[in-house]
Amino acid sequence: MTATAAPPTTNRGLAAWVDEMARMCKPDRVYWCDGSEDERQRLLKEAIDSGVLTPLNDEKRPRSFYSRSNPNDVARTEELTFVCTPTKEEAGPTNNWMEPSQMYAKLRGMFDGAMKGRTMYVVPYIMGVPESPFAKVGIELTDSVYVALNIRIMARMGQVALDKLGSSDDFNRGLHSVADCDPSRRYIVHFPQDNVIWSIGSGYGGNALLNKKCLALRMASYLARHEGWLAEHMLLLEATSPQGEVRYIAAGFPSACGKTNLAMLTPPPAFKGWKIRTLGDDIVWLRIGEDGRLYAVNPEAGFFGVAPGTSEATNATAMRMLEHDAIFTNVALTPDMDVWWEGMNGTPERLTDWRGRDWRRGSHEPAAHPNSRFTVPLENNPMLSPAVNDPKGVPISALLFGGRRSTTVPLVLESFNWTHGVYLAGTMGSETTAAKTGTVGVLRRDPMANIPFVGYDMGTYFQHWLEMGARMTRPPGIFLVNWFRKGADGKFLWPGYGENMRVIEWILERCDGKAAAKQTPVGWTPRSADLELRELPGTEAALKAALRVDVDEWREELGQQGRWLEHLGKTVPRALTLQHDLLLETLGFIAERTQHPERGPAD
Ligand code: GTP
Ligand code: SPV
Ligand code: MN
Repeated sequence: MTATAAPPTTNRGLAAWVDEMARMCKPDRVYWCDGSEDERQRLLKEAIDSGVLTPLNDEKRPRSFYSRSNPNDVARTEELTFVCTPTKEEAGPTNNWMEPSQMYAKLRGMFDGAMKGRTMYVVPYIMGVPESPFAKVGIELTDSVYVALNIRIMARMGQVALDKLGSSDDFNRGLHSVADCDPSRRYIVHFPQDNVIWSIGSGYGGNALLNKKCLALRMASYLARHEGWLAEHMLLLEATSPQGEVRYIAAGFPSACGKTNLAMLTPPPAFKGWKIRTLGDDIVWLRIGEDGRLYAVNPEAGFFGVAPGTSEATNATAMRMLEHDAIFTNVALTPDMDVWWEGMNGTPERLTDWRGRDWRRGSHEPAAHPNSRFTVPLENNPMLSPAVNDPKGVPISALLFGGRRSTTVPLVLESFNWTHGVYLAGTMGSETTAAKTGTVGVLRRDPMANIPFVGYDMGTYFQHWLEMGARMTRPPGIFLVNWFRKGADGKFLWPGYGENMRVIEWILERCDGKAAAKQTPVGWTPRSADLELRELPGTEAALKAALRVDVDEWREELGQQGRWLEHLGKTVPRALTLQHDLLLETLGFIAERTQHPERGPAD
């Protein structure tokens, strides 16, 4: 190993740990990131010289870069992600687990010499605004310059983090190596009791940017349970009404199910005077404030969003935000070195696809990978809320949960109370997407859109949610939404995107006790008359079908939910199993009435 400059820190614990990891991984060089502009230029040059990044057309897309990953490394690999708590019970039935000392031993063998011939970048970062007492410091050691450059966008990175840390030992120890990028030797492993994350064999976002899903969700959720707060897979938005009332909504949708789009919603013309501004699109930390309300912060500093489907029509704000200073991964390239993806606009004649192959219009394969992504700083968003840097966070009026459900779940469903809301969110199902490896379109239960990211036992997590509700004097309303219900023709019943504003307005009015609703056995829904429908595209019949609560579909759904709660086991709170039984019994009565109309109307 060549001589390495003395570490720019007097934190002896930190220096000793970096030294120990370097002795194991044996990089040629150790480089401490300071986060300066000068350093960014140097890292970019390194990335370009080594072929990791390609500059895009500087006139069309200033200061932006393109990256193409190994084709075997394009999404999170949940089957290779582990939570190694001291006991298996603590990790629970939804996490992969291995005894910690065995896992450390296995990974030490893999990390031994893994960085030979490479640079180990020491990447200090903060999740949260530096002034916040709740912000968390992490240090990621990585042999990927792509990772260092992306963390620089996604978190407050460099000297600012070392300054915040001072001489404290309270930092997350992250170790990452792309190694030989072999899917059979790929592990993303959390040791919550040690505040340690080791990840090997992947360079992909959620597997490799350890600040994001690993620290800000899995490790944070583990800590949050002990400290009385929540770490959630949610967007955060600010809605200002024409009267100037400002309200905040946090929404948990599974990966590639619409968080970025909702966070950047452009209201349709019928909603003149409304303004939606973004605070975050992926992660929120929720705490109870002194006034008994729920407060949210976005601990991230950037957006790592899905490219395909992003267009002027669906998300004009994102299109503005991607005009400059962006990194694109696995999208397609135009002949003049600009980016393109499915759904952007008219398809070009010729492209270079995400694998670097020549691509012609009419090809059956997508030119951009379905999980291709962009990375941009928060400041790129022209509709960024000024509240985004407030360390205290913003008070939440409503919590939304929603997945991709082609059947059963109505456009919007308001829970009866907190416990019922936790039940609906905890039993939520969603059809899988390209954001994780495996089959796409399979219905799976995804409690709070957080199944891949809760770093402990799921039943205990539900208990924690119930306790949080009990501690609030003004808990937010909990709503399920579903933009993805389909008609018999297989087409979406609801136009989605900007039109979702109609649902947001109803939700905010419900929170104020203003809008009317219909009670169904499983929650409150709007009747069509309760929604603002001026200039809504689509038919009245499609809207009715989108809003419908079908008793038979819900009996089937309740059956699946019951099996899900059983699968989660003994730690599921009794309040939720009772809630399940109550809903099932109620639906049973109604179904019986429907079958025997002579006994009176069911509706
Ligand atoms: P992660 O970054 O993976 O956590 O995902 P996300 O929840 O931020 O997903 P995103 O907003 O990027 O949405 C992904 C996909 O959903 C894109 O293909 C969008 O076009 C599509 N989508 C988003 N909103 C809507 C909607 O209202 N209706 C329909 N039909 N599709 C939508
Ligand atoms: C997700 O998969 O939910 C993402 C992308 O937001 S990643 O950061 O890779 O997890
Ligand atoms: Mn996500």
